[in-house]
Order: sequence, then structure tokens, then C-alpha cells
Amino acid sequence: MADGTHVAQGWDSASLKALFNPDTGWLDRRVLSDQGIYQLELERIFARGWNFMCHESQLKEPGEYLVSYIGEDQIIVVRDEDGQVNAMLNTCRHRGNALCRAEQGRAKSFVCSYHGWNYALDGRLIGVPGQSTFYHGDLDRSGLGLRRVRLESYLGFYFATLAEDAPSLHDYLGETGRAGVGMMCAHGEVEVVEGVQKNVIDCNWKIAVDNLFDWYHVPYSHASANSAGFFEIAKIQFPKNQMVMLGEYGHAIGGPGIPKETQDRIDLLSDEEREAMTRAGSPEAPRIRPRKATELMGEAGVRSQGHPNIFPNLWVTISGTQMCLRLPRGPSQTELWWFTLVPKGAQPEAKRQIVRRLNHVFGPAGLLEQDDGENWSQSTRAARGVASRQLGLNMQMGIGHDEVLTNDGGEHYIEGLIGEHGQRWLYRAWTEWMAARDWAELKANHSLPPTGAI
Ligand code: UNU
Ligand code: FES
Ligand code: FE
Repeated sequence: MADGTHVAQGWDSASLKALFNPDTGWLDRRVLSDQGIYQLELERIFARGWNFMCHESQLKEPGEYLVSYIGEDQIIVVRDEDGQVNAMLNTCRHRGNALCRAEQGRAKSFVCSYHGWNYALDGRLIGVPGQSTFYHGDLDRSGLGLRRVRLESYLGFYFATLAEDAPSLHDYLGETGRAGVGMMCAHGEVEVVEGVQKNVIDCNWKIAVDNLFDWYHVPYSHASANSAGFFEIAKIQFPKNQMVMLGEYGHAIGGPGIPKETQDRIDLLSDEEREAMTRAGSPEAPRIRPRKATELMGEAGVRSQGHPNIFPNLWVTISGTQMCLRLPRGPSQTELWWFTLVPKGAQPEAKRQIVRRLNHVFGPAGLLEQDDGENWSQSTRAARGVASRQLGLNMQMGIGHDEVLTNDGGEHYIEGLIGEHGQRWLYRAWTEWMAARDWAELKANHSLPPTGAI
């Protein structure tokens, strides 16, 4: 059944909701290990949500394509001869073979390597060997095109969904999701450098997502980076100036936030003065955004120096310099895809320097990801142990000590100490997505960002 009931025996709506208690912060560890839950995630979260595919700069010319994923479904994203970008399932309609074997490339059409069926860049089946002879002219090609997938873009970032009844990408992202995507364009237009760095970590995808809101681990997990002089934790963590933005459908942004009084002073400055302030090294805000960033990110969003997560699995890293997709590969494995952003039209030498610097931070060669990946895989492994998995995971930090503020722009945010509001918002949304059988139920039953005490 399309709603996944056949694969998730025992997981009815009530038992799924019971896996996380947002009022206490206790999470059932089976969410990191159970095969039935994993199958249901593919159907109810990945197939239903808007999944990041690529940036427009990755598909410049007609025929350029790349292959990405919605859960475990491969998706071809390709620019056709008319300049239109199409998304289609990467599976031949004959015997199901994968059409694109390359991760990225340029094609005139897609010819299947098994029996030679040929598909146009918009998915139409345009050639079948032996049509008039072996098929006796009986084959109706018109019904055998590649399965088209809904694709929409925001600020040049393309997302796809398998759900016909999903809201528009714009509405799905909401204020918080749009602030998150906007963060990447806050200093001007961007492009993605060639090549996506990919590696697999033996962890559940959610433990990697929950980490991006986690500014508690930085001095411990990354202690060696600090003592090696790789970075100065005191200059990036801002434990008392944290801001968490909460958005509909599970989007959130968490991490350091520029205090409002500081931003009020920044707002009076010209863009040139802001650049000078950044160069001089402001102790309160590592990188000051230009005036027009407020339009993209909102008045609260523009103060965030933290990490957006576009639900379910797109992490925008600090100041919008990279993106990381956390692609699920079973309950115990996650494929991480790193996209590096540079200013549009950056010169080769400038690009090279940015890539070299960022490769040392996150990604498979990055010091920070090596520290964290080790912890995530051990958390995931323990969730498979019959005794260990009976103990919940604790996410209680900050409960009852904070307040959700709301402004005229419709932004909802919490300011204060390091806490686990972002993680709780993530898992609360996760249970709501998992318990809803379709978009109608999700729309009716999901939590709107709260106001007041939290
Ligand atoms: O570990 C992290 N999430 C992090 C550390 C992020 C940015 C800078 C340092
Ligand atoms: Fe593609 Fe047969 S599986 S042509
Ligand atoms: Fe980290």
C-alpha cells in the first residue's frame, strides 16, 4: 500500500507519536535502528517532502544532467533543449535498469544500456530497437516515458517531491526555510563548484541532522581541533547568544545569533562599513551581512550565524558556505553529499582557495566531520543493542527556561543559552510526518511554531 502500512507492522499513528515526547525530550532509540520505521520514513518523509536536488549553476547547458535521490529513488535532473529543467525517475520502463550510470554529465538523450530503449531529455520514449519487427508495431511508446517528478526552485535551488498533493515549494519552506536558503545568497549570487564530495558514515541520518543544531558538542567533540589551533572555539560558539528559529513542517535554524541591539547598530551602517567591520573582526558577529540580506532572511533570520536545516535533510553550514545532504541508506548508514558554494563568477584562484579551506572543515577530509562522524556511528550502533536500545535518548536541555518570540514578519525564534530546542523541534516534526498518512493529514495535524514559554 502506498501509505506504507505493509512495511511497518505495529507502527500505528499512536505508537509513532509515542516515540518522542517533546515535553520531556525523551526519544525512543528505535528511531535510529528499526527497519520498519526506516521503510516508513522513505514513504512518509522522503517521498512526501521537498528534497534538495541541485543548484541551477550545476546545470548550465542543455543536456547537462545529474543524478540525485529522493530517499532511495534515483532522480535524473536535466536541462533540456528548451532550457527547462526536468526531473524523472532514473529507471527504465522496460526492465527497470538505471539509465544514467554517471553521477553527472551531458547527454543528447538517455539510451538504456540493457536493451537500448532511448529517452528524450524530457522523458519521452523516442526509440525502441525492434519496434516494427519484434514488437510488430504493438508497443505504445506514449505511455512508456520516464516517470516525471515534481520539481520547483527557489533562488536557483531546485527541490523535488514525489507527492502530487504537496504544497508549493515556497509554502513548504515557509519563513524559516526561505531564510535558510536565503542565507546562501545573503552576500550575493552564488554558484556551486564542480564536483560533489560524497562519503558514507555508519550512522542513522537523523543523528547527523540533529547534530547541526547542536552547539553543545563543539568544545568536546572538536576539542582537538581547538587545541591544534585549527579554530578558536571561543570565537565561534557564542554559548550565551544563541538563536533558534522554528518553522512549519520541521524546518529550523540553530546556532549563534547576533543580539538585537548589535543588529540595530549594524542596520545603521552602509554595506562598505559592514565589510570593514567584518574584516576588522567583530567579536559579536563573525560575518556581517549586507543590507539586502534582510529581505532574503527576515529581521530575525538575518541575525542568525547558525545552521539551517531544510527538513528533512539539507544542512546549510555556517554563514551559508556549503550544503550537506544526508541521504538515508538504511537505518545504520547515511551518504553525505557536500556542495561548496562560491560567489557567482568567482575567479579560479579564489575558488581554489575557498575549496581548499572548506575541505579541511567539513566533508570526508574535514577535521570537524571526522570528530562527529565517529560519535554518530557509535550512537547508531548502540541503538541496535537489545538492552541499550531500551534506554531513551535525552534531549531535555532548556525545557521550560525559554520563550518563543514572534515578530511582524511572522518569524518565530528563541534567544538564550545553548539548548536543545532545535533538536526537539526536529523530532516533534518527525513524529508528525510519520504519523500522518497523507499530506491532508499532515497539513491538518502538524504543529505550528508555538509562541510564549517553551
Ligand atoms: O561542530 C559544529 N557544528 C561546528 C563547529 C560548526 C561550525 C563551527 C565549528
Ligand atoms: Fe532498459 Fe531493457 S531495461 S531497455
Ligand atoms: Fe560538529
